[in-house]
Amino acid sequence: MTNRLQQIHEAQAYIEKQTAVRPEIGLILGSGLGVLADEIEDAVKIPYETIPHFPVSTVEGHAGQLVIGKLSGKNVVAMQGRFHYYEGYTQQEVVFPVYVMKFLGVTTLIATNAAGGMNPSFEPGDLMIITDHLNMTGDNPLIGPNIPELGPRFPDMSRAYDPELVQLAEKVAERLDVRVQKGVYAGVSGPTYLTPAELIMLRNLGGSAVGMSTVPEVIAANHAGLRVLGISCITDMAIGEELEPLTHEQVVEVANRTRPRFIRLVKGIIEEVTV
Ligand code: R1P
Repeated sequence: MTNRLQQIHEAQAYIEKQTAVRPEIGLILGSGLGVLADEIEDAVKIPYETIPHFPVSTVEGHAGQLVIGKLSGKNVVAMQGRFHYYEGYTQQEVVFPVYVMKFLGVTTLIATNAAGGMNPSFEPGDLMIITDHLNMTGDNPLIGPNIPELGPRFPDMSRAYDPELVQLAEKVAERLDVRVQKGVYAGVSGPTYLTPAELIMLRNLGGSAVGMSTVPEVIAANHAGLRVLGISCITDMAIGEELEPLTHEQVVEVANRTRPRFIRLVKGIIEEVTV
């Protein structure tokens, strides 16, 4: 067994010792969106620093623990806090938990994030169902020797964001009367926010929202054969021609404000999704 595969299995074994719950749905909670994990019933909380080979969260608004339990009647594992490339982790390290989730039994991943809205019809506080992404990070978590037990050498990305899950999310949003947008997530490395020229470029390339996460995780999830749903919380407008200065505090504050709608939508989706 390769060292990396062994590490993934060691993390899996440690987590399985902490709880009898075998999760089918994985959640990655973005900046300011970690509160969703507080809704998990009979929750077992496992700090990242106790899990063998797990990275640790260094960004404000990312608590740094796995929360395992029941949400809307389904077994879930939530990452309350994620890892970002700009924290200094390699993309391979960033996606380590995705593979651990796969071996825990997860078949569906819901990746969430805070993102800047590049589509002028968006508003801060909007929720966007991700239909596709642009990998603008200049890297890829799958570079290096492929481990066949994790997935194929050349993973297909034609349905990186499962079209059925997109449809389901839209249907649930309509039923719950939660306004949602749809669009393409442009993933950059960060940690700088973008310049006006960069934002104009990304919009011209087809991006609807921009952020510094999600893309590596979604690549790994597709590699691992998981179905993916992505949801962005639009925390600010990232329109090159009329860009205002931005701080991470603002991002987290707006994400916090969307809390009730975000929680309702995700819980509604989990209730209806077939695993
Ligand atoms: C910037 O404010 C941070 O918020 C977003 C960006 O990617 C960046 O990390 O965080 P998440 O993508 O983790 O939600």
